[in-house]
Amino acid sequence: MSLLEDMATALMAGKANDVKELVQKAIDDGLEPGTILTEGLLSGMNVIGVKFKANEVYVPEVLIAARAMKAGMEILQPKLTEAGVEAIGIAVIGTVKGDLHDIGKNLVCMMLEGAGFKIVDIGIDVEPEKYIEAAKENNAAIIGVSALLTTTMTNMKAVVDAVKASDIAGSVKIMVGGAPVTQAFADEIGADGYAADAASAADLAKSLLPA
Ligand code: B1M
Repeated sequence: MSLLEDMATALMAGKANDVKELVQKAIDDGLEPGTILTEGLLSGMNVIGVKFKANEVYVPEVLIAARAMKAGMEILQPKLTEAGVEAIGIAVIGTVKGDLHDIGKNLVCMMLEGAGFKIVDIGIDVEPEKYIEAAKENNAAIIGVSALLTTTMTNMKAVVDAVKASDIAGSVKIMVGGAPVTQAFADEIGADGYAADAASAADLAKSLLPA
């Protein structure tokens, strides 16, 4: 197996220390940072995403793989910055006002990061205005809103309405998700997209980027 294949395999197995060492070795061997990212780390994370969607791996495996991805990125990120490799897009993600659940939201952040996005995680219990401020500050292409309660999912509409009334309307897409949320609800409140799980969220976010 090649070094990059070994890296993808170690990432899928969640072996953070091995991933770190392999990333360092790839850098020392003179591989391009962008190649290390796409053919090593992202390639492993993509497989995890596909398996997660197919119920072949579950939340703990995804979290462990994402932690390994993060460990590799800590070493690779400075090289990517030096080489001018840019994220495919910036996504601001938070759990809606009144809602403190963040496990699913964190998983979505990790999968989007694994798909090549820069993530601005604005946390839990987020007011509509904070999504807009963060999107403006970071020039985000996507706002992601998570809700786990039937009592807080209704607050998602306030985020959609506030974005639509703001000066970033048209330049940012809004995606929603969380256990009680459905495609019908997303359509009803005027969101641009809905995803049922973290792997689908990464696919959706990519599809929402401007062509
Ligand atoms: Co809460 N809780 N909880 N809870 N909690 C639920 C959601 C509940 C279904 C439990 C139950 O009664 N059976 C219920 C909601 C009922 C309802 O509204 N219909 C509930 C309740 C009632 C409450 C409290 C009100 C309890 C109380 O205090 N009386 C309270 C509310 C607090 C608040 O938010 N204001 C509360 C509190 C908590 C804890 C703090 C104890 C804890 C949260 C810890 C944390 O998140 N840091 C907690 C937990 C852990 C749960 C359960 C057990 C697990 C949720 C979870 O993390 N799932 C949950 C019951 C259950 O689901 N079995 C429950 C795993 C996670 C990976 O899945 O979040 O669905 P999920 O995310 C998925 C997808 O939904 C999707 O991708 C993720 C990964 O595939 N997704 C997105 C999520 N966000 C997305 C965004 C996207 C796209 C996809 O785009 C932006």
